[in-house]
Amino acid sequence: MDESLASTIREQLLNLLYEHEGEFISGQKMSEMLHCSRTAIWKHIEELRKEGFELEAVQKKGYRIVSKPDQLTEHEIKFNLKTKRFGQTVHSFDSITSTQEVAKQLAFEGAKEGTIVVAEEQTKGRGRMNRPWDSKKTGGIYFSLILKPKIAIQEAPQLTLLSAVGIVRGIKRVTGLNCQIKWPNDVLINGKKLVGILTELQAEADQIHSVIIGIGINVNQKSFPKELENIATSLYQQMNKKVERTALLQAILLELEELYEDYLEHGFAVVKMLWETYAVSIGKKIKAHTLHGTIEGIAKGITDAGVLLLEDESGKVHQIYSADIEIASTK
Ligand code: BTX
Repeated sequence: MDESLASTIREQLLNLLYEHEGEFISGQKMSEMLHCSRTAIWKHIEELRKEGFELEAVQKKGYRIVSKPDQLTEHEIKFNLKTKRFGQTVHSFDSITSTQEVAKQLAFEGAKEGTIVVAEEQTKGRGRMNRPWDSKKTGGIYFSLILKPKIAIQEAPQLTLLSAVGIVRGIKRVTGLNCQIKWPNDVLINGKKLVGILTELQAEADQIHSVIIGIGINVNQKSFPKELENIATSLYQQMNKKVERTALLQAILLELEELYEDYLEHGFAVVKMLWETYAVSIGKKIKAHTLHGTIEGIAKGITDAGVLLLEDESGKVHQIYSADIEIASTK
């Protein structure tokens, strides 16, 4: 059977099982409603079991959903997803080198805007400047979102800031936790890194072909490798309880989509204002470690292009396009 048709039937089957959560639904009824044979239904049930769904079967009664996996599969992500486009096409993997690589390839091949690539584990997850991103199968969310905005290349960094805002709002919605943003791409909680964002561009001449937003979120990790212990944290570590990753991913996709639509229609103003309310570094003494050296001063804010303004001791204001920020003091 055509894989996309099979996948649609599995999705409908899952919807049916969820609609009847707690009750049994007979194989006969399912086959009638989905217009396929009972053998086909049985095969789809087996496929869902492989994905980690616990489905109880009782003779003469039928099937009933007992539990769903905390796996970021296509069905789980798309079930009850409230977005119009973001996450409505999902490529999910158990293990992959980097979701960025697959997303880039898909974008190149014409993937729709809003397509996501998600993995349980990345063997070569990376951050900026090819730094490694710890992406083991320990309960994180690793995904890449394909965007195709009609904006100027120099405006693309705004999308990193937009993403950070969407993530902070999604986390707040699901967990109630308040995160902070450290320019440009860190989402922190209690001073430790909870999320990393990597924005990569594919452009021809001066036109953007696609923007791939790579997002790594520490969700249910109970611990981190030694070298990250002091700088990384997870939602589990903050709350002492597990967070349902699907619900979190869905909330973040919805926030991102709403912000993105507003951004395309009305520009950067709303994102900028929201970003400033979550930003931890503005008004503080910081050190910006750039490729050309370190500049120290007070972070004054961001420009309309998303560039950081840093005033040094002599009063000169530097425009920082890319750097690692160290917050030097709390004042
Ligand atoms: P970054 O360059 O700002 O941060 C990378 C630095 O963060 C590393 O050098 C390390 O010190 C620290 N780090 C590594 N892993 C973790 C972690 N799990 N939690 C907290 N700190 C960590 C940040 O880059 C951008 C990361 C994007 C990751 C996503 S995952 C999906 C997509 N695929 C992919 O390969 N990258 C993106």
